[in-house]
Amino acid sequence: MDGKLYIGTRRYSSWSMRGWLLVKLAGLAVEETVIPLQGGDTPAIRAVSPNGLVPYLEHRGAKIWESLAIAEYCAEFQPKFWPAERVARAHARAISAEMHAGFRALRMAMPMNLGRDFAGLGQTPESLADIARVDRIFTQTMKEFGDGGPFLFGETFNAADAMFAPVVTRFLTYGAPVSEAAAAYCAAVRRQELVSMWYELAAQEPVAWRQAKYEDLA
Ligand SMILES: N[C@@H](CCC(=O)N[C@@H](CS)C(=O)NCC(=O)O)C(=O)O
Repeated sequence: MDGKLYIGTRRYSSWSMRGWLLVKLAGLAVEETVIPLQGGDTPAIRAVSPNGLVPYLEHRGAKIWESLAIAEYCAEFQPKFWPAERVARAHARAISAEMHAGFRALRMAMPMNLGRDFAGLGQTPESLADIARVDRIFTQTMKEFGDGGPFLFGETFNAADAMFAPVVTRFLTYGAPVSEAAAAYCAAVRRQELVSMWYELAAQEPVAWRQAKYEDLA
């Protein structure tokens, strides 16, 4: 093993899902440590991670926190991480940065929960505006760069898809109102091998790790 990846409860930790997908796509051989989230400010996370958050990656002497920084680090190992063509690559980085910096209303109103059906919950004017913007990102990116799909930039599930995968899970859990093209993209992401594996591992987590904060939304 070349290092360690610290992640939080798979059922809830959207940022961990990004970090894990990115590390897997890059093929880094790291030991995975899952730290059960305590609903914020988890002491065991603070004890290992410089910013007190997961995902946190240590790899061959490099220490990397923040999922977008992890994406750029992983890109050094995997040529297909970002699109090969300059304009497409710039777009992939722009939408990934927008994801990393934004959509707070959506994240607050619809916390990730991979084990529940919260259809119809969490729809506020602000979260619906975020959903509409993400829908436009999906449809416009696929139209301009998708080359027939099924992913944002065509056949390969890349770093931008990984950055948006947890949003896709929210759209599925909460039955978010999205366009037909966005719904088809969400279905393709859900079927993707690594995404499916993450769901399966989340389903195996101990029930004792569940947090009322993320379960009692109804
Ligand atoms: N901007 C950070 C966000 C990371 C983040 O907020 N992670 C959450 C879990 S999804 C966390 O570690 N929370 C601390 C806790 O719950 O104790 C990133 O991109 O990695």
